[in-house]
Amino acid sequence: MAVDRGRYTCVLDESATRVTAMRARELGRKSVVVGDRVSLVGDTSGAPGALARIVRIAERSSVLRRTADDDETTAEGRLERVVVANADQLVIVTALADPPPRTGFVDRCLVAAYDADIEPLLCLTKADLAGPEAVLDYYTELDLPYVLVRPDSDLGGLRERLAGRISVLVGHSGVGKSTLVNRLVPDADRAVGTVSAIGRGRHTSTSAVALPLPGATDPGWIVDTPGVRSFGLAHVSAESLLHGFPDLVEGTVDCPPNCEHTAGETECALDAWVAAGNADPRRLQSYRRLLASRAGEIE
Ligand SMILES: Nc1nc2c(ncn2[C@@H]2O[C@H](COP(=O)(O)OP(=O)(O)OP(=O)(O)O)[C@@H](O)[C@H]2O)c(=O)[nH]1
Ligand SMILES: [Mg+2]
Repeated sequence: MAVDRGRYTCVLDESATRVTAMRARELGRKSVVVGDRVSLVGDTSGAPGALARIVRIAERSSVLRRTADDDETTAEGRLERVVVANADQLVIVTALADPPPRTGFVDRCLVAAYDADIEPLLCLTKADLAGPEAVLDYYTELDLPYVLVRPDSDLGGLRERLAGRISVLVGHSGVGKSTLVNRLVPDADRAVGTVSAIGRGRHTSTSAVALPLPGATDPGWIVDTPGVRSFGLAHVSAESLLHGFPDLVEGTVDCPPNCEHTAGETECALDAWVAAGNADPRRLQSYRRLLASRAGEIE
């Protein structure tokens, strides 16, 4: 469920008992992340002060990764981080205002989701402050499922989409991830902050936490994560980037072999495809911005 300074909060399958554990030496350098299914030995009573040991990590059904930073020229920039294991759904949380939506960020998350084989869900918060039209218009050709959230909105539709699955919330700091988790899980008690200027790096939540949703028959799990400034994709191949843009895929069938689809490719078929009205030119722009940022150019 959570990792804090080498202490892992685990929950037992059979009894839902919460157990604190540490890594056993035999795990070697393998890291344990939120969402991992693990085997425990030792004191699994969950009593105060009891400490179990994690001796095995089960094979992961999915791995959500991001590169720490897009700067490929530094070691830190190339560092790949596993965000969450075994997630089924990536809930991309974007505020409609304060902070304003950035489709470039959503596009990156979509690439990460398709690359990890995790289903995306667009969650548009602060719908009391601005309408969703501009964002939805940008994604019309994508059949991207979405939910709108206002402070007083009914969360029934969202709960239905979360049922029976492990869903991870990702988004910039201040978009309302923890606010949403507190509404979905009344005893979650996640700290909620004021919206700080984007890019200042002030995050209210500082580590990922998985929480069981309330309800009778497998209501699912929700994972709150700290706000991220960007979603680094240096670990995704140029080939896989296109998977985040399913509305453009068909436009590449007439490309010459080994076409890189960059703006510099004079024979790339995407320009004509978009000019003919088959896809939104902003989507092609976004795709090419991602290609360029992976090549080390400034976004
Ligand atoms: N108007 C309005 N404000 C909201 C809504 N949802 C959240 N907020 C406010 O937005 C601010 C930030 O919310 P948080 O839930 O802390 O945001 P977060 O995404 O968890 O931020 P980090 O933990 O830093 O990543 C708080 O002041 C919330 O009260 C909403 O639907 N409408
Ligand atoms: Mg938070």
